[in-house]
Amino acid sequence: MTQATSLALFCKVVDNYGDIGICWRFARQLAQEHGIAVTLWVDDLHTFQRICPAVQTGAALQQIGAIAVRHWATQEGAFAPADIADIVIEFFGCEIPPGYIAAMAECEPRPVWLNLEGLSAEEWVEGCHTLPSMHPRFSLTKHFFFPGFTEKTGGLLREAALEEERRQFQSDPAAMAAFLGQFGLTPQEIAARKVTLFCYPHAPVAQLFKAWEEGDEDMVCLVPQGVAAQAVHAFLGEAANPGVMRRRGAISVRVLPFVPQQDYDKLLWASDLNFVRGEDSVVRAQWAGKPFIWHIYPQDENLHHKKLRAFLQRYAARSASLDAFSLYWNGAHPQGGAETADWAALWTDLRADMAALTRHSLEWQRHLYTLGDLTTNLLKFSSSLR
Ligand code: TRH
Repeated sequence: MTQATSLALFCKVVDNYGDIGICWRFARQLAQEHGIAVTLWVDDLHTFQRICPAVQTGAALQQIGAIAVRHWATQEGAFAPADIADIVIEFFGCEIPPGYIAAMAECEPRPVWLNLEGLSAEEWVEGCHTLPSMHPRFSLTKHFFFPGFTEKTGGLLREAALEEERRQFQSDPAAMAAFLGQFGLTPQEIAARKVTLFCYPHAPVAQLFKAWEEGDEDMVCLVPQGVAAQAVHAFLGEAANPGVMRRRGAISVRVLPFVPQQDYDKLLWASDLNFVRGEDSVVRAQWAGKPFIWHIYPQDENLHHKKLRAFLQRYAARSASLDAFSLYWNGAHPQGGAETADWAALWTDLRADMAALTRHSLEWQRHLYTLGDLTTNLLKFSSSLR
């Protein structure tokens, strides 16, 4: 087995933060825990800067920690075999530059070429994980690598120190209070039930706010700037800038800045319930060991509803309230359920299950641990190909 030392990761930002969020997390882990020389090629440095403030948006090439970051748009052209990394990864099937592929075909030995795919709990993923695909012109083979929730997939991204960091943070109320205090939360807010809200604009946020407002429990909802902007603006009665807070009835809604990626974990760890979305935050919510509600990335023909149901089945919380809440939150409903959601009732039921759901989230974590982590699994698979 030859130990790979260099890796090129190609990331196209389709929309939102998930593409670069996942690639950046993955790149950091490859470099920090496996000593790999990573070059991250990314086409949108502005989006990258939102989750990593150190990014210089005008730089064609920059070093961030141990990682070389190349602005994809300005670096294309001809490549020589010497430019090619030992492992080449295209994220979500983004097409890497033709000149790069041509140079890959001239390398001896050929680099390992992987397509790192999107996350789904559906069964077909197991059948496609690690499948090869021959290049039509060059003698090159690309393999598909799927994250997932079973041992027949690549598992999920998880840093080696994550569990210990979370445990330390969650067992230190002063550290949690100091962390939340920097966003302006008062001691009363810190003591209340804390919910983070990260979702797409079409989530029924206004209806949920109303249910919380009319509820009998002191709650605080923490919303990163830019999330559910219309509903949050309407609730606040003013622009949703960081630091703005408004209390109505039993609920306080507080706008936070969009925090760097590592701080987002702390936010999830410090809260009692997390609303997450897309692909990366939903995984982080699973590592937080707290109940979560997933707003899944919408797809044509409601394909995402199928994906959500597959996840809920695998997650197997045996909680009708979690399933119903999650389905209605995503515009679907349980079999035989009413078309329209009763948010007050859904919330009451979910709240009653909260302790059991917290216990379940820890059991689920134990299952996920048995799968190893995606980065180590991917490197093992790469070694098997060399
Ligand atoms: O931003 P997203 O909706 O990204 C989506 C999904 O990945 C989707 O599957 C994909 O197809 C689409 O992009 C193109 O949600 P996601 O995946 O949770 O990514 C958000 C990232 O932003 C994640 O890495 C966490 C990070 N984040 C912060 O760093 N700070 C914050 O304050 C918040 C709210 C998020």
